[in-house]
Amino acid sequence: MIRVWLGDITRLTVDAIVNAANETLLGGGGVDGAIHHAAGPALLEECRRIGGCPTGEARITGGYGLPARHVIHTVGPVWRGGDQGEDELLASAYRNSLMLAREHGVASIAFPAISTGIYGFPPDRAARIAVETIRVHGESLQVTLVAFDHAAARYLEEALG
Ligand code: AR6
Repeated sequence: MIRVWLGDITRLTVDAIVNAANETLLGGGGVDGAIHHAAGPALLEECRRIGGCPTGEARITGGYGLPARHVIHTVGPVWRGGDQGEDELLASAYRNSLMLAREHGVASIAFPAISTGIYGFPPDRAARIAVETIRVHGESLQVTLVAFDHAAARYLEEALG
């Protein structure tokens, strides 16, 4: 089950929200900054103990001050023109997040549009990869795709068909 929701992911009451992090897991701008701001400093402390995450992989922490019980931190690829394995790395970020969710008994999960902000991935192409990967690897999970603006929502709706 996949739905599109327009708004701030930090406000969602789901079992897990996904963070579009960087390899250090030490915070940043965009959705990463918003999640750390809403969760509070204990989240950064737990992230520091993890010691980073390679692109395409995922790590799980508590949600602290967030309504969500968990944060799944994943690192999407930086867009470098599309011939540097970006599609597969983005699919991998979604797939590994879904696998981790299932391992931790997560029933409902919300994703931001990973890589489509600071990392520059074309949002229409990213939306298609997100939907395809969730359709294959997200069975039995309730998935919310979070759009932060109307254009992002439209790409996601189009990808859902
Ligand atoms: N809720 C939902 N979506 C959001 C929110 C929010 N509060 N804030 C931004 N977005 P980005 P990336 C959307 O740049 O491209 C960080 O510095 C945003 O509009 O957050 O994967 C990390 O530390 C866009 O559609 O992530 C990394 O260094 C989407 O979230 C780097 O940015 C992703 O944009 C990761 O870049």
